[in-house]
Amino acid sequence: MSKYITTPIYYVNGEAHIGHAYTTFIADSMARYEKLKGEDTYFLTGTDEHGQKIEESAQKNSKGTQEFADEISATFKNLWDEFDISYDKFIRTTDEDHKKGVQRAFEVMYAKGDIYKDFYEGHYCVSCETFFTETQLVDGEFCPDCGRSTNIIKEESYFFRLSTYEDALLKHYAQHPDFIMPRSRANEVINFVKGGLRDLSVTRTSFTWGVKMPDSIKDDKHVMYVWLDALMNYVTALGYGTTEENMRYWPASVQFVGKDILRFHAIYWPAFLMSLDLPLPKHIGAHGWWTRDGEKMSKSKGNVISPKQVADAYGVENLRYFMLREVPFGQDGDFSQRAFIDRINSELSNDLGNLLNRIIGMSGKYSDFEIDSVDVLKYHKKEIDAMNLVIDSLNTFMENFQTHRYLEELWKLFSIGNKAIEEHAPWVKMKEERKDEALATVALVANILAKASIMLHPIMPNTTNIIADTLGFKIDNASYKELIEEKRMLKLFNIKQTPPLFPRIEAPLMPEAPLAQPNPQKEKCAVKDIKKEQDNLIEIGQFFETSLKIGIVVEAEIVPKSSKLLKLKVDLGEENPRQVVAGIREFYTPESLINSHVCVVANLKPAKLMGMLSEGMLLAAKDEDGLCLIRPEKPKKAGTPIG
Ligand code: ME8
Repeated sequence: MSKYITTPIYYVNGEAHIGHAYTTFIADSMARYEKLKGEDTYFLTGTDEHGQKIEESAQKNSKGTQEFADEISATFKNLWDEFDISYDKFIRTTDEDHKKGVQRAFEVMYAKGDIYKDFYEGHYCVSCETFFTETQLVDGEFCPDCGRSTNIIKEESYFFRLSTYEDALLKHYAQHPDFIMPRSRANEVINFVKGGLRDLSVTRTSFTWGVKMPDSIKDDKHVMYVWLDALMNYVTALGYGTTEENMRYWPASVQFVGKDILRFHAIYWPAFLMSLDLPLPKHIGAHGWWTRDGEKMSKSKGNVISPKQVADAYGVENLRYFMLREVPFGQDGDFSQRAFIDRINSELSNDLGNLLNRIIGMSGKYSDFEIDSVDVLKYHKKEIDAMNLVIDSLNTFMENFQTHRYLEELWKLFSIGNKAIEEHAPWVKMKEERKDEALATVALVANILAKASIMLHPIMPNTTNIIADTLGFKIDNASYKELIEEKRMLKLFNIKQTPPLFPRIEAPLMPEAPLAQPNPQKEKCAVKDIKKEQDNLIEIGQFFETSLKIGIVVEAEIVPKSSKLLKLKVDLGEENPRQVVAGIREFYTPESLINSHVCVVANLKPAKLMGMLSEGMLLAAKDEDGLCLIRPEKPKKAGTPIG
C-alpha cells in the first residue's frame, strides 16, 4: 500500500521559524521511515500564497503580491533544500495546476448542490482569514484564536453546506478513533461539531488575490476563500482536477498540522472530501506549539527563533534530533539552548559518539580495522536477544508519531552496547589471549551501531550515513531488510577512522533571547516585598500543608458572559479530571491550554464562581505585562507532587 505524508502549506507572510521546521522535520522523518521500509511514499510540502493577509504583507513591503509571494516561497524552498528535506513535491497555491484543481473541486461541489449563493454578515479576522459569530468573539470584538480586532463584513458569498455534514463527521470520528491523533485532541473537535456547524462562506468579494471562480460559474466578483483553496492543495498536488497522475497516493496516510489548524483539517477538510466523494485521510496528526518563555512563537509576536540560525550554530541534524526527542507528540515544548546542549552532550556525544569512537579504537588496535561477526552469537546471545526486543518495539512508536519514545527506546541499544563492553572488557580478553571473545564483543557493538544507525536514519539521515560509512556498509532498503527485518548480523565490517561526530558543547553557541529591560518601578516594589516577607516568615511544615500537584488541562472552554473566566477540566491523576474555574481568559484562549501541564493547588476548599464549582487553583504570575501560568520545565505525569 502506498503512503502519502503532508505538512501544512506555510503562509508566505514571513520567513520560516522553528515551529515550521518542527512540522517539516516530523513529516520528513516519517516519509524517510516509510521509504526506508520500502513503501511507495509521496511526501508533500509547499506554500499557501493567497488571501488578504498576503496581499497586505506585500503592500507593507512595497512589493507586488506575486513578486512578494515568489520571494518568500523561495525562502521556504531554499531552507528545506538546505536542510535536506526529502519532499517529492513543493506545491505553491499560485501554481496553475493547483488553481485549476481548486476550480474543478468548486464545480463538483456546486453541481452536487453543496455550494449555494447568499449574503454573509459577520466578524472577520484578517489574520486568521476566518469569520466568527458574535458569541465566539472575546469581549464582543476580539478574535478568539489570535486575540486581534475583528471587522464587521457584509458581503455576497457562496456557501458550502457544512451543516449537512455534521452527522457524517461525527460518525466518522466515532468509527475511526485514530482519525485525530493524539486521541486526546479529538474531544475538542467532536464538541465543536456537536455544538452545531454553520454553513461555511467559501468565496470573498472584498479582495482579489485568490483563485478565480470556475468559468462555468461566471461570477468574476468572487475569489475563493483561502482555506478552501489551501486545503485542496493536498489533492491538487497529486493531479486532482488536471492530470490525476498521482491520485493513487490518496488518501493520505498522515497529514501533520499544528494544533492551531486542527479544526480546519478535522472538520472542513473531511467535509470537502465527502462532498467530492473522495476518501478521508487515515490520520490527522496534530502537534503542539514550540513556545518561547511559555508563549507561542509566531511571526506576529516577533518572538521567533530562526531555524537557519540554530542549524548554523548547532547543525541541522542535531536540531532535528533535539526537537523530535524533546517533546511528546501533541504537547507544547519550550525551546531552550540549555536543554538542547544537554541532549547533544549526553545522548549524542556520550552515548552514541563515544560508542562509535570505542569501536574505531578497538577494531584498529585488535584487528586492523576489520571486524568479523562470526562469533557474536556464540558469546552474546543475551545481548542479541535484548537488542532484538528493543528493535521490535520501535515500529509502534513511529506509527503513533511518538518520536520521543522511539528515540528513548532506540537509545537503549547504546546502553546494551556500552554495558557489554564494560562487562566483557575486550582489552582484558586480549591480554589473556582470548582474542575470539574480545573480537566477538567488538563485533556485537559494531552490529548494534549498524542497526541503531539504520533505525536512527529517518531522524538523522546524513549523520547516520557517516556512521554507516565508518562501519563499512550502506543504509538503504536492502540493509534495512537484512539487518532489521531478518535480524541478521552484518558479516564483515571495514572500519574507517572518522573524526568525532558530536563534539561536546560547553557554552551556548547563540546569543540568548534579549532580557527584558530592567524596570526601576518593578525593582522598588521587589525591595518592599522582601521586607514585608521577612516579617512574615513561615515554617517549612506550613508550606507543605499546601498540596501542589502537576495537572494536565484536558478540556477548556470560555464561560459565557464572563470576560475573565475560563472553565477547565484538569487531570490530576485521579479517577476523574477536576473542574477548575480560572481567571485567565484575558491571557489564554481555551485551545491554547489543551494538554498544557500546569501547577495546581490541589487541597483548596472547593468554591463557587459564577455558580460553577471550582475544585482547585492554578499557579500563575502576574505583573504589569500580564499574567502567565507557572508550568513545569518538562512535561510530568498528571498528579506528580510539587515541592
Ligand atoms: O496556518 N510551534 O500557515 P502558517 C509549532 N497556511 N508549530 C508551529 C508554530 C509553533 N510555534 N507556528 C507555526 C497556516 N507552526 C496555513 C496552513 S494548510 C492547508 C494551510 C507550524 O504559516 C504548524 O504546523 O501559519 C502550523 O500548523 C503551521 O506551522 C502553520 O503555518
